[in-house]
Amino acid sequence: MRVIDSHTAGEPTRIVIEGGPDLGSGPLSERAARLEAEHMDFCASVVLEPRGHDAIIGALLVPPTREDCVTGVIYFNNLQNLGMCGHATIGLAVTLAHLGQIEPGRHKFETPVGVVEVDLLDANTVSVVNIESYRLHKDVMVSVEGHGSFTGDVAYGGNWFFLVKNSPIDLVPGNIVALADLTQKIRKALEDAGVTGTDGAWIDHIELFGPPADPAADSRNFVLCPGSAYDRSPCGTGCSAKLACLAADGVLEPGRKWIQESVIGSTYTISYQPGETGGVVPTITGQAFVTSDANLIFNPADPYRLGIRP
Ligand code: PYC
Repeated sequence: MRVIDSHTAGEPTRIVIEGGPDLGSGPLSERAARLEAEHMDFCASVVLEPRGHDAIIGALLVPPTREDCVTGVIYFNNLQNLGMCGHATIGLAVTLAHLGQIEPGRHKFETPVGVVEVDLLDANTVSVVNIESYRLHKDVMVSVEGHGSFTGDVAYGGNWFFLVKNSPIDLVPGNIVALADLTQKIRKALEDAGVTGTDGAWIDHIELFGPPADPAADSRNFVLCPGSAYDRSPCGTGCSAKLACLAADGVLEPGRKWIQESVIGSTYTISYQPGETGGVVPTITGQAFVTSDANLIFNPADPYRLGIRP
């Protein structure tokens, strides 16, 4: 199986170029559901140890249903598929450019939650125009045993997020273990309290905000992804959810740039335009770099060929 690895603002993506499962035809949302229901062994074996680790987001390229899209793509981690993934979309554009399959300029990719547009600005820099994002609930309070109560917004940016404005723990790399522990507890508290996204969707990403380290930036975040890994980048779909909240609060005007720092200090420049259904259409600009072009080997005699599961 041929894969190309990249990182976007520090967050890894592994794109399956050849050798992935055939998901048939039909809407990408149905093909993504099929990937999750029938091929999680494949997903885990591609991203987990001993070939990878749980922070890697995988991307399976599939034929698009729309002729104006360069490719269809289904993002996944070791546990599930993701509706959209901002950092991996930047990684995908840079990878397709590395393969000589796209030139600088505008291109469309089809994802399970809709079509996103990318602008390849140079070999490594990409702007992604995400699907319309929105805030569902403002100021939801949950209690976390041993940590007190947390108030946050529930918002959608291609995935579901709970966004807490003032992290009680400093957002620095030395605190990553404590931040991952706290955000997993907040996610569990939301589940226990029955707080969900639209149609009962699980809120699988938790985002804490605090002041940036660089005075040129506007904010810093820590993002817990589905499972227990954290996002090394500022999280494209998390930034989209953040923009929806900033717009709903009247804090950021359309077109105004916001610099979002991640917990490791990498940045995205983000902005939005008003959406057609009351939300925002986010633009996320960041940089990705290809790190390897490899063949994964699945030896039937290897007891860990399907990955080391948590
Ligand atoms: O960039 O949207 C994102 C993302 C989601 C999970 C990891 N990265």
